[in-house]
Amino acid sequence: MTQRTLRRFLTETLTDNAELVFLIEDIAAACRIIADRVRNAPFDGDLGTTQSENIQGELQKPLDLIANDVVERVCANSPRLAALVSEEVEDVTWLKPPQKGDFVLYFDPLDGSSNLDVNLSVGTIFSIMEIMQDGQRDILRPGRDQICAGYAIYGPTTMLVFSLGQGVNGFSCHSTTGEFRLTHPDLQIPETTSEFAINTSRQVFWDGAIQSYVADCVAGVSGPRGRYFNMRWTASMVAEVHRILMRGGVFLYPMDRENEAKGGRLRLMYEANPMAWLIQAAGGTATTGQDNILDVPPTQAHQRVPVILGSAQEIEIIRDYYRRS
Ligand code: FBP
Repeated sequence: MTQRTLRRFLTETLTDNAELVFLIEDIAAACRIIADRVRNAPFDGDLGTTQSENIQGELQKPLDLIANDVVERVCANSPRLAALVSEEVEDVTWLKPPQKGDFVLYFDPLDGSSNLDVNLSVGTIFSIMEIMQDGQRDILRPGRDQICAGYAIYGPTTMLVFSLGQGVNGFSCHSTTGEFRLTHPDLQIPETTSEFAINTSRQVFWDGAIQSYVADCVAGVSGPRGRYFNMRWTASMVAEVHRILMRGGVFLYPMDRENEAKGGRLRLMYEANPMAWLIQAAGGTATTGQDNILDVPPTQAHQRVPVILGSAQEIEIIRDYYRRS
């Protein structure tokens, strides 16, 4: 059977929300352009680092800024898009006076950009919420209020993976025609796993719960888990979440002694919320260690949060380590 195009999927699924179809199509168009810029970066002189810092105090890569401009420029075309909240821009960008039913787009234009110079997978993460009342300029709403969230991954194949709340679907971009087609329908995360992803160079900062969890995993068959675990770390959340959606696993960027003062490492509105929403729609779980990420009340646009997500049973086991510690 022919794989459905993104447009056909969207028009058949969102029968009463043409404006959301337009916005998701614009996001897909932006991601196609970003994929091209990433692929051609060595020819265009777009690798390396700029001298400018973003609001997080991180040095920006040329492609961080290019990807941000592409999303802004392409999505500003969407008739109901009222505001943009980007990792790379300190203030909210208001495009129009907000009206009930307009959209706010939260995004990380190029996640995992430390991987660019080594030619590994990076991606764009996005989340969409609705304005609840005319004139309301409140962009700080919990992840449960998202109406669509997902990411594009720029790997060997460019893919767009998103959820409208129920189910997660993956669309691959054909490199010749540029068409996105539904190649990975209804992704489901296996409940159990023997694979975890954590930056172990931070072990010196970990709290007791994470120390014990990782020690028990690496103890193998003779340890309390009674089996061998595999470990992965790509320093690109998009790539980690994509792997988990494909074959299960857990990803941990927990609160630790070093990042505690900032509230964690990853950003709530455009990294943790969209990925938590996707993981849950595919049958997995996403927690801060204590609470469901989707219930975390945001207090600022660039807020950070601890993130632990993936296969449901394994996340429950990690939560037990926290309860016991
Ligand atoms: P950027 O959005 O600035 O690229 O940072 C996010 C991120 O790259 C995640 O994708 C990844 O999980 C994490 O930072 C990697 O952190 P570390 O540098 O500790 O490996």
